[in-house]
Amino acid sequence: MKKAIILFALVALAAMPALAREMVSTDAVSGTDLTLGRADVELMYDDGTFEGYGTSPDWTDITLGVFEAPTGGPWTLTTVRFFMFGMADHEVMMDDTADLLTPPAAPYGTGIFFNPGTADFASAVWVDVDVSSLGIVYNAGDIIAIGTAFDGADGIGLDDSCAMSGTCGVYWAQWSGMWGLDSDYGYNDGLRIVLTGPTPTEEVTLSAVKSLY
Ligand SMILES: [Ca+2]
Repeated sequence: MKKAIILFALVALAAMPALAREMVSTDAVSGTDLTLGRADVELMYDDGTFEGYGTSPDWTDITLGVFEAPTGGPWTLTTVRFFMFGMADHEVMMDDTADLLTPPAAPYGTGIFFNPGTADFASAVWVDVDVSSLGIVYNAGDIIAIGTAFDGADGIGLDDSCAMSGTCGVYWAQWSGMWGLDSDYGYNDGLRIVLTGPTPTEEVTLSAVKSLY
């Protein structure tokens, strides 16, 4: 019975129309990095320059970056950064992914919206979305899957450092109803997160301040 199911699946696959997932090549566009406080850590896979971009439906309908909380913490998820263009509201989405390489199961909206506010890739910028109101705290090793859906009049920057240098991140993209890793196509997406760690203890009494000198 199992063989019959596999055979049917193969036939169904062969019968699918020839589709090609396509990104758009451009000259490199550089992003400006966030200036972080000492208690913040920015998790990123891209190298800050984007050699192309992906749109819906040719490249993605939903993209989620997946990150692992570093040692230390506990960490509060404070910001999601998208290198995007588009003029409509987009909702930050998350998924309860169990590990880095498990495809998203059921992405859900967080109720937090952002609007890139730029019409095309040439004017795309980093859009920093404050998600601290979610109040999500992670411990070292926890997995964070976060991203957004695309409407066809928008797009996300694609960095080719994965193909060029092998520095590949974990970005899942839903294309033609299926989940695939962008690293399989040689790209990292313009999607980062910022975690805020424990606030360093400040010495506030006079004697404690004096003892510092
Ligand atoms: Ca690059």
